[in-house]
Amino acid sequence: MSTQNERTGVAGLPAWDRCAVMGVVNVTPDSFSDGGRWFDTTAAVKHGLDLVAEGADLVDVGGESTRPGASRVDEAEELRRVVPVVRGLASEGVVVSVDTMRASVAEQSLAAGAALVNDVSGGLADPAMVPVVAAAGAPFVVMHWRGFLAGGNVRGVYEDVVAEVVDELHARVEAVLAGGVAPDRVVVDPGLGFSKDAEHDIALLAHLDRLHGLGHPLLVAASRKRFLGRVLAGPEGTVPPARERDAATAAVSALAAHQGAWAVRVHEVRATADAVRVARAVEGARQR
Ligand code: PMM
Repeated sequence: MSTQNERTGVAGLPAWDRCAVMGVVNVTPDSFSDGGRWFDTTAAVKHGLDLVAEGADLVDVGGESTRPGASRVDEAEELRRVVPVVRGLASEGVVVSVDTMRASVAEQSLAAGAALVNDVSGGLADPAMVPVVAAAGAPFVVMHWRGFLAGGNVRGVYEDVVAEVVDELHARVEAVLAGGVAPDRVVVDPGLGFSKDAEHDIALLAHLDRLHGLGHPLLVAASRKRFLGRVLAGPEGTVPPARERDAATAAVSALAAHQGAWAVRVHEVRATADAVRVARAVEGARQR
């Protein structure tokens, strides 16, 4: 494996010897692929524990849907959804990541035991986010983001999607580091599906090496996304619904792990847990 995509760990988190599996718990009534199913604290905690039993290394808890056109939940409601689930899972020894664009939710989740902050806006949506993460010394996922998706894909215009995503992520990482987050705690994520069409997502997956060039561990979150529906449907076919994209998701997990991703974020854990273990075995044989 080239040094460029050598997998490095994230300070403050366990060191996994393979691509980590991040299981998703969306505590929302409206998320695009599993909205409504885990919309109460007990059910959400149980679902998170089930994901760990299926092989998740960490669990990402979110209370706000980022689906195109979704309206924002208010802060009090997001806190009410997320913090008890984070506390419940952390108290069971689960490594919890909190998926939020709000500094207050990040701060209270960290106090409740979260180990990682996953912000799809990379700190852009809330100016207080980076200071909160820096003060807590928490690891931080910086995703490529061009703003809220208010219907359509007006921001998803690229001449060279890979170069632009790399450049924009680089600028964002610089800002996050300038804000006091330690370099060994920054994770980058291409933001598949965020202001991106299917061909953009696929181009990014084809060039993960360029994202590795940013010098930070890489998170790939392809699970059940629209581009997989497009790939599975072919040019004329019917797009399968989100829940029928799990085998395709596991295929992406294998590809991402093989290319040195630090972690993959998925709704259905079992197949991806197998995929990353197979990738690890192949990687081990190559190193011998
Ligand atoms: N996508 C979603 C939510 N959170 N977090 C990161 N880091 N990267 C992503 O691509 C991402 C995310 C939207 O998907 P969901 O509704 O299935 O959770």
